[in-house]
Amino acid sequence: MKTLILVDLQNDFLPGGALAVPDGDAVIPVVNRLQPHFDYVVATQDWHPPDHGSFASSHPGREPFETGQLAGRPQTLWPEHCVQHTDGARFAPGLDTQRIAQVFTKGHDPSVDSYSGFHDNEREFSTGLADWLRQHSVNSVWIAGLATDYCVKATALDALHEGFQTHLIVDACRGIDQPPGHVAATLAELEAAGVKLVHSQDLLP
Ligand code: VGL
Ligand code: ZN
Repeated sequence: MKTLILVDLQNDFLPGGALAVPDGDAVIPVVNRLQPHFDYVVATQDWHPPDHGSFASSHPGREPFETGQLAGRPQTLWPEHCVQHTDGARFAPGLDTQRIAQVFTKGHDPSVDSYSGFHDNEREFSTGLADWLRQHSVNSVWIAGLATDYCVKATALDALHEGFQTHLIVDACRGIDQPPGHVAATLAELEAAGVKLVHSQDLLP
């Protein structure tokens, strides 16, 4: 069974949002066209409490995009984003959500960030995504969404480690790309790790 995993297609990651990914809205029509070609579609949502430790605002004197610390490790400090139940955390209005079989939220625990759709950055808490995929006899996953160099990357690497054949749909993803070249380096790293890089036209008839 083939599953499309939609990563963090939420308002705060779109142009105008709190942590806007450049051109992030361009992926919405692409993923809408792709959805009917999969057995299942699932989605992840970044879902933080208002005092999340990844927010620069939780670290007095620190600014967004500086490197700080969380759980004793270096952590990029982000603008406040995807706060639970706010407009910024909702799915992009243009996203077709009717086929989404299950949503997996992440980033609840204020003391650890959670880029991957599978588990937190400390690998302590699982979202249930791997179990869900196994229960539905899924052996291959295709990943699309935001942001290529953070949550898409972490989700793809975890999918590989969990034993799924893992594809990343390049034109259905966008990244933060700071510094410029970060997305290209991320794609090269993912390909070297075993993620298959594909384009939406390879999947559409
Ligand atoms: C993300 C930074 C912080 C992402 C989420 O969805 O890539 N990036 N939280
Ligand atoms: Zn986040």
